[in-house]
Amino acid sequence: MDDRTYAVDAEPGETVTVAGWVHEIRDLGGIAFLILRDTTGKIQVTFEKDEMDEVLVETGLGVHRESVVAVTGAVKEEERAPTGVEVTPESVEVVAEADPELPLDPSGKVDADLSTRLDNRTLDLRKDEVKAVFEIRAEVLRAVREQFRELGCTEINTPKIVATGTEGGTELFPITYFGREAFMNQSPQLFKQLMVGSGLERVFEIGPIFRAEEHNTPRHLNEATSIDFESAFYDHTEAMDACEAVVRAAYEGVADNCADQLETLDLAGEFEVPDEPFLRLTYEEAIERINATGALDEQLVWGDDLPTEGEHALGEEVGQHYFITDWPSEIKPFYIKDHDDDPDLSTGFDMMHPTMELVSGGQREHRYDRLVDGFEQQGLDPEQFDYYTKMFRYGMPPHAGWGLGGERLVMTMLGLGNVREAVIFPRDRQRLSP
Ligand code: AMO
Repeated sequence: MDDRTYAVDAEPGETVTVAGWVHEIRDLGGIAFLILRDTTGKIQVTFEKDEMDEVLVETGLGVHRESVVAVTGAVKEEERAPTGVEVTPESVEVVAEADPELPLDPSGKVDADLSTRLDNRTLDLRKDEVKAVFEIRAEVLRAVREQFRELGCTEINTPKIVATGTEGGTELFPITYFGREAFMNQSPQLFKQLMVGSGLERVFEIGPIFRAEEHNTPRHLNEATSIDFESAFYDHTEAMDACEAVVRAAYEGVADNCADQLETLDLAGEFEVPDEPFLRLTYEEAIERINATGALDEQLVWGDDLPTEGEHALGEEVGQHYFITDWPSEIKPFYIKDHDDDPDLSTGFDMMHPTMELVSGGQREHRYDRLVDGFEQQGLDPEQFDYYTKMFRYGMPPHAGWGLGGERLVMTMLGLGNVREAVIFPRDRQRLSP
């Protein structure tokens, strides 16, 4: 069906049919140009009014911007054309006419605010710099998948409708499931852990997580894409090594395969794959360094969560990706294992971009009795998690893993101002459609 030639492939000497959107019409009097845009780029269609059929000229130049047209004609070299070639039209078909009033201007000449852009994402994604973000996002996911395969992982898909939450009760979205209360899953945490005791041993999942976050911030979504990893016989340091490898692979994939997109985003000169190894700071060192910056009104003490301003001050000092390790056990979830020689200290870690947290992970508690105690300490009813805990009685190896926010990875990689720019159709407190 699609026997058209892409704009980028139109070679001088050929007669082709190009099809796409009317990017712009420039009428200079005797001569006029229709700039046609498809997914590969733009091509100039040149109308010499006195020498061409009147109906053809009227059809080609009378069409509204952003209409879909198919143009058949000979391609010839033309130095002054944006791509060095132009099409002399023999026929022009208006395939789908666009309204003259557009809710946003895909040529980018008129700025639109983020809300208008998200309401009209189809038109927004006609802009090169927006399209580039999603092409890069796709490359990130490709490169990450490939790296996971190199690490010996099997890709899994786990349920998104669940009976219980794992990452904090207030952030759950309840739904009705055949008359019973159920929830949208906050994390594949328990499912991926169950797989390390299966014959698969080392797994990854890339899928949606749902968080009923109260926060309406530039880095929180209510539906996000989590890149999850879990491996049998790994400790937290090996999990951190895998995390570094995956994040670096994402950057390398983009550096190797997205030169055009980086150019479009004006990042070509400055895009750098992060150096290895990432600095590993303990929580204690992190709070000392934050306190020393003087960025906070009150000094942090052991057991405090790190406030956003503190993370920023530390991130600015470190200036690259880094880990924060050895968190106080009390502020990490029940499934994180404590250090054997110090129960107040956990094996949990976060991986930070200088501007925000990207990853949480750790070694997991795989000893049945301690796991059940952990549920109780966190105010959760272990019986509700019986499907999970009982498998720890049938041979569950030591294991470790982490979860990486896909949108935050793309956002920080490209320096986007808002995480919503890395999601085609974001879900936030105000936005449930499109
Ligand atoms: P955590 O809750 O820290 O850990 O989530 C892991 C990473 O997912 C991303 N993320 C979000 N991104 C955008 N909007 C949100 N609302 C949001 N919530 C989380 C962040 C975060 O660092 N089960 C553990 C992971 C593990 O231990 O394996 C978990 O979910 O980048």
